[in-house]
Amino acid sequence: MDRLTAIREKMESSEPLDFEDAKYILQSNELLQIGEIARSLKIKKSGKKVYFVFNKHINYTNLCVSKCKFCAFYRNGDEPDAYTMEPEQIVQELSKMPEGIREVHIVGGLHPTKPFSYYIEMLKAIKTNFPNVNIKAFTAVEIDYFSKISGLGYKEVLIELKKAGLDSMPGGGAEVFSDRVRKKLYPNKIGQEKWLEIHAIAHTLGIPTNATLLFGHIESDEEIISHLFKLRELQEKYPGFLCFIPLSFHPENTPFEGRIEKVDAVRELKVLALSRLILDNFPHIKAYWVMLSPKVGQIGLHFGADDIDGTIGEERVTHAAGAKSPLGLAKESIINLIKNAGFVPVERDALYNEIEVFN
Ligand code: V47
Repeated sequence: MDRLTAIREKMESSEPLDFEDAKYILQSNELLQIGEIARSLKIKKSGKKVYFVFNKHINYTNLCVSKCKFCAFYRNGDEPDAYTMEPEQIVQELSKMPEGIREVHIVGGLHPTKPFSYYIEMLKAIKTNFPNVNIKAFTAVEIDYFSKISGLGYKEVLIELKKAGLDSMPGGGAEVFSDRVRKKLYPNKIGQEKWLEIHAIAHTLGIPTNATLLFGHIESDEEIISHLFKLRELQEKYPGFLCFIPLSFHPENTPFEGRIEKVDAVRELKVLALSRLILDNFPHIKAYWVMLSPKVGQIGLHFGADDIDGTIGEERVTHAAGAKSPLGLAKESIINLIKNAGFVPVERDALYNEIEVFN
C-alpha cells in the first residue's frame, strides 16, 4: 500500500497521523491527493458548509516593546505613523459599521506605558455600546504582558478581562513552537510553554480561543509538525480551541525583505491540509484570505478549510508586511467566493452559532 493510501485509511478510521505521515505530506508533490484526503475529513466534520463572520479588526496601537524581527507593524513611538487608539475612538470606529456586525477582533502591540485599566476600559466601552457583538481580543502574548504590568497572575488577568466583556481570544502570538526560532526572531516574546499555559487557563475559565502557526520563514518541517502535535495535545487535555489558522510569513518591510521569498501557494495549501489532518480534534480550520489572498483562500476550501474568516474591515498587521489582498471584503464577495468554490456559505457568530445559510 502506498503511503497516501495508508494515510487515507488512518483518517477514515479516525486513527491519528504520526510524525512520519506528516513529514511525508509536507514533502510530497501529490498535491491533489493530499487535498482530497483533507477535504474528505472536512466534509465528514462540516459537510459542504463553509463559515464566515461579519467582523471588524481593530489594531488599537502599533507601539510595541517586543520588536519581533518578522513584524512590519510595530513602531517605537516617535515615528509619524505611530498611533494608539483610546476606547472612545474604538467605539467611534465600530459605530461606522453597518448593522449586523457579530465579532470585533482586537489585537495590538505591547504598549510601553498604558496601564492594565486601559484594556479593561476598552472592553467595557465596547460592551456597553455594542452588547451583542462578541469581543475576541488579546493574544496570549498580550495576556502575559498584562500580567507583568498589573502584577496579577494569568488566571486573575483573564478573570478581570472576562468580567469587563472579553468573550473569546484570537490565536495569534504562537508563531512556531520552537526555542531555536524564538531566540532568532522573537527573543522578547513568550515562548511555547507560556502560550500553551495561557490558552489552557482560558479554556478552563470558559473562554474559547483559536490557535495559529506562522510559517514560511526559518522554521523546519519538523518544527511545523511538532507545533501541530503540541496543539493537538493541548486540545485533548484542555478542550476549548475553536479554530486553527496557519499564517504564511509576509517578508516585505521586515529585515527579511529580499532575503526570504514569500512561500508559494502549493506550500500554503499543503500546510492547510496537514493542519486539518493532524488537528482532527479541532472543530474548524481557517483559510485566512488576508494572508492567502482571496483566490488561494478559495482553493483552500478544497484543502480541508471550512472557514474563511470574515469581512475584517481594515487589517493592518499583514498589510504592513506587504499583503496585496484588499483591506476588507464585502459580505457579498465572501458569499460568492464560497459559492463559486462549490460550498454552502454559512454566516456564523464568533462561537460558530449559525446565523444564516446561503443556499
Ligand atoms: O501573531 C506578524 C502574524 C499574527 C507577520 O484567531 C505575520 O481568528 C505574516 O493571529 N507576515 C496576528 N504574518 C494575526 C492572527 C490572526 C489572524 C486572523 C485570525 C485570527 C483568529 C488570528 O500575524 C501574529 C503573527 O504570527 N504576523 N507579522 C508577517 N510579516
